[in-house]
Amino acid sequence: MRSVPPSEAAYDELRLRQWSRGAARSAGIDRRDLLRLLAAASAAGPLAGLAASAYAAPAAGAPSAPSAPGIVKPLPPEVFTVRGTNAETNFAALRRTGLLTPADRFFVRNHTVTPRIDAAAWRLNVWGGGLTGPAVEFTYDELRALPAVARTAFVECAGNARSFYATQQNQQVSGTAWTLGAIGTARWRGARLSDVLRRAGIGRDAVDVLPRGLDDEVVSDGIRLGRVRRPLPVAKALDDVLLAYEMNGRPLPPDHGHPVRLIVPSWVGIANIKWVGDIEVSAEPLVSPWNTVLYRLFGAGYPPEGSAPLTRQTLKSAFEVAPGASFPAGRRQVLTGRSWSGGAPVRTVEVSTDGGVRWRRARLRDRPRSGSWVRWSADWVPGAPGPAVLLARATDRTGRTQPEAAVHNTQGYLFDAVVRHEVRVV
Ligand SMILES: Nc1nc2c(c(=O)[nH]1)N[C@H]1C(S)=C(S)[C@@H](COP(=O)(O)O)O[C@H]1N2
Ligand SMILES: [Mo]
Repeated sequence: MRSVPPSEAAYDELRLRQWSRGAARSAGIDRRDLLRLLAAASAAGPLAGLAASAYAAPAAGAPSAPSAPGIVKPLPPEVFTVRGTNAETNFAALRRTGLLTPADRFFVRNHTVTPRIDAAAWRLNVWGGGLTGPAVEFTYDELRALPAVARTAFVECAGNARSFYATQQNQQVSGTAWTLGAIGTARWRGARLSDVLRRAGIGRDAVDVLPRGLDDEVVSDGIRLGRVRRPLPVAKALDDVLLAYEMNGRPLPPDHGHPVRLIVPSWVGIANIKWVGDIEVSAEPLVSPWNTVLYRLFGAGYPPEGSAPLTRQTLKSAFEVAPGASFPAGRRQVLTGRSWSGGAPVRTVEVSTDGGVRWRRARLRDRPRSGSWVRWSADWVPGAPGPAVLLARATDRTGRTQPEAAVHNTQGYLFDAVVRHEVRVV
């Protein structure tokens, strides 16, 4: 038996303590720079792009599709809301899609720009002191020749729904002002990361693996963070992580990591490194900006040095209805939506159409599974004309229910509260 940490939470607490003592190695960034960023992370900054309203609908007759610098695929405004270098999926655009999100509707989160990588020239270099021998390289064909596994999994940004800290709770947070559409679910196919690590000769003393993207280096507040990378504990890396080369039965599109990305089921989006080029296997604990100053919780409810690094996503629900949509009074509607959880699978979903006074069960359209979402529907006969508020609230198999308010953190991660969806009866 290899000695792996007993649980994800225990692992993260240990790693965090090691880092604050200076016992974890800072991979590719100066330790003082990280400490400077840490000071900034514990204060809330401005919410990017929350100009007038998180609900700003595209103007009627908008002249041309907005574009995000560096995203390759088209971003029709009825499908996407562009936010800086990112594109959020409008939830209403999922109404007629199935369980799987088509690649042309899947949100994009890019720290910089989508690189164009030729699969034939691509190599995956696995290296580091946690291997029993020298570095090992895999070509695209070699990766495809390994046993293939397929898995349905969502990828969701840890900051999904962040804007509701501001609009619903009147709290300041920093980062991209996502509403609920920084999530998509796809069928991913690829090699097991564990097969690749074993073939590369992972040793018994390996503790962390650090996959790194081939996209440009990230610069934040004048500090070079280096290329996108986040340490993954060996226990998770050897569990259910994929090196995916297919999304919904086709080769990965450029924006989603072509030719190969990580899929880390149920974990924060940042763990799912796109355009992976190398993986360090380390016998010492590793840190990078993405598990120290970023993707941890800072704020009044957390210790001064922040929470443990984030692992699993939280519980959320969304209507497949445009914000501010109108419904004719007295005519029966079928409201549809989706709920998901990074923890235990969803057990029930309740819907309210009167702002939370009365609740009723929604009909689940899929068998709830961990790491995926479940579609649901509920009938509604809108009453008198005027504003109305739709609410959806999920409960998971452990009995955990979405709360009325989310606990604030400065970077607005893991919003889990029930979202007030304003519509109009006409
Ligand atoms: N190399 C690399 N991997 C990355 C990112 C990135 O900018 N570069 N963004 C991460 C973040 S924050 C998220 S939420 C997901 C988004 O995946 P998607 O763009 O395929 O939806 O990719 C992750 N992997
Ligand atoms: Mo993300």
